[in-house]
Amino acid sequence: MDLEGTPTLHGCHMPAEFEPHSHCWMGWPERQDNWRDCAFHGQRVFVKVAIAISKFEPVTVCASAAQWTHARSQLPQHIRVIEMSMNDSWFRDTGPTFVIRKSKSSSGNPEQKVAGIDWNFNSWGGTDDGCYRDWSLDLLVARKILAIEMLPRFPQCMILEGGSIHVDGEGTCLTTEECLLNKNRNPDLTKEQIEHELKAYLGVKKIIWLPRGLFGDDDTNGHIDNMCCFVKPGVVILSWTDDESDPQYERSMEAFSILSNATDANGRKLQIIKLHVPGPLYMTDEEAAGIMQECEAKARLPGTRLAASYVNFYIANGGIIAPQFGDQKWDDEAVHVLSQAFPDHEVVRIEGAREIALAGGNIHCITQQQPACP
Ligand code: KQY
Repeated sequence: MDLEGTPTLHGCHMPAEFEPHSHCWMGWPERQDNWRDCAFHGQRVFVKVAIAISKFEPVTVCASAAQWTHARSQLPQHIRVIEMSMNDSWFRDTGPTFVIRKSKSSSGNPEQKVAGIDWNFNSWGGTDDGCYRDWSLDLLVARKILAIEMLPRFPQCMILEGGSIHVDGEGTCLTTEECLLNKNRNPDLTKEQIEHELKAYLGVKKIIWLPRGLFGDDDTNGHIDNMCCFVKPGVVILSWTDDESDPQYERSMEAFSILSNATDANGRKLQIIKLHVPGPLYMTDEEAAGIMQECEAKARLPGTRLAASYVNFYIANGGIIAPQFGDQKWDDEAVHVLSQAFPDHEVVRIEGAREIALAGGNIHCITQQQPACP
């Protein structure tokens, strides 16, 4: 038993993202059937994100053999660039979920070590419902990162993406039913069995389930990381809209009601900070025309509403790496809200985050923090 009454398989727990990191891991986009104009714009935004994070913590960018020289030339020297194969560059979902493991040193003293969970992955829904048909290289990303770091690996056969969970580091996990209970992930597991696995592997004792994620987040079936996250234990930020005609309104209201009535693992009521969504934003004809529409990946159609949310930010050591969508009013409002929520962090605007949204995710989805050992 690790946390009160909770059997944890390995005596591990996942620290919250707002706890100290030793490192941040990112991939490098290149697939032309998801990133427009041969990933030119997407790569420029990845460079901005990597540089912004590197002001706060070390960053490693992993790029394929075909892209390594190019990635190296685009990134400053203090950012490590290593070769790694992948099907796409969403390290939040394909990278390991790092945990901290309590153990005993050879002298018998208690010590803490970092390890990684290697979840199963099916491209966000499998052959018929997922984003692309071959995810064999993505399946190896977590294992390779853990091998590079020489850290213990806990394989998990349950399908789960890192973007579908947020934890407060004190026993609470936030997730959505839309994603985790979707039949395209683990059709043979009940909600109770999924809860059991989350508790055992993440070292949490309470799961707060929101019914749905962000409207239009169809690639991921409503990942929590576009909808709601922890600022600190007892405080969450929720994607919001005041526009009752927007289908997002019902989703935000529904989530607000559940969060207002919830308590966390330590019995605390939650303070909810509302963060208004941009737009609505839609893929243009020109943007869709720049994507190679092939049958290997999901089609990207003009007029599709982008799953754009300011909640999909990254918390670095002392920095908030915040998406900006070119929507002046809501971009500024997001920076204001985030600055108030994180008074001890510098909020860094990443202009052009729309490019990541066009490919189905955002800043949080392309990053993976490795915790520092306390
Ligand atoms: O939201 C994320 N964690 C990743 C989005 C991936 C979308 C793939 N097209």
